[in-house]
Amino acid sequence: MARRLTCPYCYETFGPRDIQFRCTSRLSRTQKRCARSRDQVLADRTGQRAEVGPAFRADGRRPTALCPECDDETAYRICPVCRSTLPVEFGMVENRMIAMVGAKASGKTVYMTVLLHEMMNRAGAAYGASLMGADDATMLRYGSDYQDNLYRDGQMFPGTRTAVANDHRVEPLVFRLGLRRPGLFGPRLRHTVLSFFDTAGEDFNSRESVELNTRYLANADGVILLLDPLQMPGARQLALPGTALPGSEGVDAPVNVLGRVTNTLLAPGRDRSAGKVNTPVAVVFSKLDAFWHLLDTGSPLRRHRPPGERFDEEDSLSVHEEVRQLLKDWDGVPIDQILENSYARHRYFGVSALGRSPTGDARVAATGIQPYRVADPLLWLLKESGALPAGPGRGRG
Ligand SMILES: Nc1nc2c(ncn2[C@@H]2O[C@H](COP(=O)(O)OP(=O)(O)O)[C@@H](O)[C@H]2O)c(=O)[nH]1
Ligand SMILES: [Mg+2]
Ligand SMILES: [Zn+2]
Ligand SMILES: [Zn+2]
Repeated sequence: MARRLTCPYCYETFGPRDIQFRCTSRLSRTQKRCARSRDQVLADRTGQRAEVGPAFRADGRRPTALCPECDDETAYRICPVCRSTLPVEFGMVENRMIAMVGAKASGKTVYMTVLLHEMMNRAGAAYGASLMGADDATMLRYGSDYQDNLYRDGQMFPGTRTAVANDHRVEPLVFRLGLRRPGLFGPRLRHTVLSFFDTAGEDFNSRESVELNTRYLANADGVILLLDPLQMPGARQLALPGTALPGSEGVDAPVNVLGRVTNTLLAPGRDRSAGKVNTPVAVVFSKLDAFWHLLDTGSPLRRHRPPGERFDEEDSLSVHEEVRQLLKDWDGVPIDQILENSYARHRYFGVSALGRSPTGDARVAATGIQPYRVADPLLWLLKESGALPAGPGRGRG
């Protein structure tokens, strides 16, 4: 079967040959210049309204093409469906889509912001990894809409707009991750394109947006399912006094969110093995800071990940077991049953993006942002898909 590529912006699939090009609209060697104008397909699909050079078809397997109008060479390769400019080396390097789902106020936007910040800084350095925005729009949007809001202004986020309210768009953030891999002549940097999107939890309720989410989820290489223990009745009452509690009106219980995601992924024609969902799913419990006071000092959820460049399978499995035990105290056993019955590969994680509850007026606490284990789920997903070497103590999975 011909190799299929998935656009990191719209998650539609196409063959390498179908990649199109966009003219640079610079003065060409034949003294012509293609006019810039709004690309209506790009505007409708992505919301980008800037004036750009004309799109044209050529052999998408090549890195460059000559514009039929002005004869200038262009290296801007674009998605044939949404016409977004594809990342450098797209189709030549690995491409991994990470979908993030979770109910309203489960902490998706805060988590994504902190995770990416950590990967660009500390956690990235610990794994010999470097992360940067794959395109100008991502860099601008990550900087101004996410990072500045949380790290510079110390503010929480307004609710994520639903895809329906956003003209059926989800606008993923696309990054290039460089990872040092051992090679014949010493370590080599290998690039992987990572695409993250943050859905509004309600998107799984409305019929209209199910189709959109199905495409994103079904074409994802890994899913981060963020579940908020503060939205589980059995856990909410155990939270550290003073924790900012999410409203409970119109919020879906984590088990229902998991049920919807599972139905989507189990739909006919999806990637399954023996009737189970094959996509690796990192089941991440957020806001762990609200529960630390209940854990033994020896709990794996109170220590930090062991140092070293590899993903530590043994440490990860002990966290997995600890979360499974916690689920019993939180009345979360049905969650575990759904995962066991329907997923070939799933693992539990416990994280705290902020390290403690925000203040009553929705600001970062005075002690600052102290992330806990935020990179673990991403590193596991990368390991599952072979982008990251597995560490010592390989258990199952
Ligand atoms: N205690 C605690 N609360 C958090 C943490 N992350 C997020 N929150 C709270 O959860 C709220 C919703 O987070 P947000 O990321 O906007 O949720 P989203 O709707 O899933 O995108 C925030 O305003 C915070 O009050 C965390 O690490 N610890
Ligand atoms: Mg949000
Ligand atoms: Zn041209
Ligand atoms: Zn696209």
